[in-house]
Amino acid sequence: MRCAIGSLAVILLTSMLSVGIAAPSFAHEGIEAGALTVYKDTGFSGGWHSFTGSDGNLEDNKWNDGTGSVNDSISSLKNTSSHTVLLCTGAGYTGPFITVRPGQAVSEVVNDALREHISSIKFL
Ligand SMILES: [Ca+2]
Repeated sequence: MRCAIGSLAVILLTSMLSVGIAAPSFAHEGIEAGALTVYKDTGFSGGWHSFTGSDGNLEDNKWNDGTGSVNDSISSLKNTSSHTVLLCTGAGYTGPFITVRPGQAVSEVVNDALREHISSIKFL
């Protein structure tokens, strides 16, 4: 049991470190493994940002190309994580939401009430 807990701690530490360093350039084409990657434009284009866990407020999350906040500007997304993810229109996981299964990609968030209105992301 002690070994299992130690391994989990290493995995968590690795995840935290990966958030702190700049994404390698190849991650723009390929998607960061084990993450929810969101895009500013449809068809997985424009600025992008990857999440590896829940985030209750996207105001402070910025697009990789310096075009501002991810909040209320997501148009497409890919889920390469092993988790089902909820993308909610309100901060704090509130309001109408989209459910994205593991491995699912959405090239265009077509619902006008949701497109460019996502404000929080919940990993289940
Ligand atoms: Ca945030």
